[in-house]
Amino acid sequence: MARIAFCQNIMVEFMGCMSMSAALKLAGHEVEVFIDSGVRSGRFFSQVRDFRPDIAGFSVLTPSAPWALAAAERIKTENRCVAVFGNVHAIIQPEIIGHPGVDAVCRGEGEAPLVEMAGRLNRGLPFDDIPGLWVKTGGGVRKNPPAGDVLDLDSLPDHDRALYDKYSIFRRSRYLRFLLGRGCPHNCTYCTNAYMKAHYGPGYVRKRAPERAVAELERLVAERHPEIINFIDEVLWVNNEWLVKFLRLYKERIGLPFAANYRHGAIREEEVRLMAEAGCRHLVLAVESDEGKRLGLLGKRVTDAQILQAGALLRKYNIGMISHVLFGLPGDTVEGHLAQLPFFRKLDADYLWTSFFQPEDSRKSRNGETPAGKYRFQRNVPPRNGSGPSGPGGPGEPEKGVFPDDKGTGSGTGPEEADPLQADVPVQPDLHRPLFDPRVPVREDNGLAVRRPHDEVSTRAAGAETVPRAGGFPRQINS
Ligand code: B12
Ligand code: SF4
Repeated sequence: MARIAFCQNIMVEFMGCMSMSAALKLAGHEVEVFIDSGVRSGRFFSQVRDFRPDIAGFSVLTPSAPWALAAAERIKTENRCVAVFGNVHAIIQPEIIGHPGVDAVCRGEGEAPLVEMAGRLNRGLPFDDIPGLWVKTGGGVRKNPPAGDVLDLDSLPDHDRALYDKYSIFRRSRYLRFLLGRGCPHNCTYCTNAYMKAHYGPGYVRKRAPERAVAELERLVAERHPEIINFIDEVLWVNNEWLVKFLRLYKERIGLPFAANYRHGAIREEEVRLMAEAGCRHLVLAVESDEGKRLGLLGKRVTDAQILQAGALLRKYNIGMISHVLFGLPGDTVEGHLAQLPFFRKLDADYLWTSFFQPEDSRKSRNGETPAGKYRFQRNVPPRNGSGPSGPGGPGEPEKGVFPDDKGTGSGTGPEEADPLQADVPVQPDLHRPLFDPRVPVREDNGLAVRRPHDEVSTRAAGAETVPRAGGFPRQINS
């Protein structure tokens, strides 16, 4: 038996770690998670020491990379263990393997490589030839081929929820975060998704069988009594047949209020009605920027008219809308943002979630150059096998009304070509943090309503009155 310590610095359950933990435990290994909340870091390091890990696993998104690299270096000096990095940052910036805190990076789904590594360490065998891993060796970095096809999600054990139970914040949470699949069929330029589709190859965009997902949900509801389910998939929709089947089962056997990420272009009345009947309380639908930038620079093929139409449909069925806005895109001005206010008033979203565009600077190491002051947005990345387009949308033109058909689940990405390893993958605004707690009071600050615990600012005008809305949403009466 090997001991694996997952280490992280934010207080959120990582579904990836829960999935790997389930696979590791099934193979007989011992797994624990340790969270450095930044308040008592000494305690974090001493708890990891007490656990005496053989492997310290870091699941790293770009903002956490500096913490993870420093923590791994210290953990490696304090413990005789191997430090492995995985998740999006390790995939798009595998060069981090050059850092003294990193022994190996996982270039894809971690279940199989990590189980294999734990088994080898347990038996005292070398692990530098495991598919899916880049491994630091005495002679340099061994870059093994990918682990193989993407995983069939229904073949995996249920996520190991117990992993995070040692923290009461998760044990007692009234939210249940749940993942129905992996990947998204769209190709927005500012998101890592198109890159990942090319990186993983065909089949990357997947959903679990509705029956299997609902059976797991049923068990979790009975065990944990959540009040709301938060589907954290990038988009709930991948095809209508799947969605309708899932929603019908969910309505019949679960029926709890739920929230999900969606996309305006996919909104159709039939599905909205079904979602409302199944318990949908709010959907997150990104606006991001004005129509010109959205369709052009961001490659999000959704028009203003589609957004307003979706807003009206959600209101009709009493589903709340949380929308995203990006500040700080190239060419953005304060005047430009102010000119958008009438549009947002018309949209009347329950909540506007603002983020600042933060380009990821991997091009420095990947291309060996940093085009000062320029962002190179990722355009369509060719599918690894060179096959034709199958997902809806490359950048440039709006989708026509709703999605044309149900065949948008493949991994093709359209005609424009670029080398995936050369493409920049900027950080995207987040679609998926736990949704705000509708019971947290809204307070008026300097003409802007600010809701905690997050730092997002709504466009609500000073003095605007708020009234409760179905589902607990405070709702603005426009001044
Ligand atoms: C849920 C979610 C969150 C959650 C949980 C994040 C987490 N680490 O799990 C929260 C709310 C915390 C979050 C926050 C943010 N997120 Co987020 N999030 C997601 C989302 C929608 C799903 C993640 C998920 O559960 N996937 C399913 C699981 C099963 O897969 P996985 O996590 O990738 O794990 C697998 C492999 O990567 C690998 N693996 C992962 N970790 C490890 C570790 C080891 C040791 C090994 C061997 C393998 C391995 O094996 C796992 C199992 O197969 C993704 C979209 C996506 N495609 O991943 C965005 C995504 C990861 N987020 C993104 C962003 C931008 C953010 C934020 C920066 C947003 C913001 N502005 O604040 C913050 C960053 C917070 C931080 N400091 O890290 C980007 C990442 C960009 C980047 N360069 O890192 C993504 C990819 C969205 C996108 N399409 O661009 N996010
Ligand atoms: S921004 Fe959203 S819709 Fe666009 S590719 Fe990323 S996850 Fe999909």
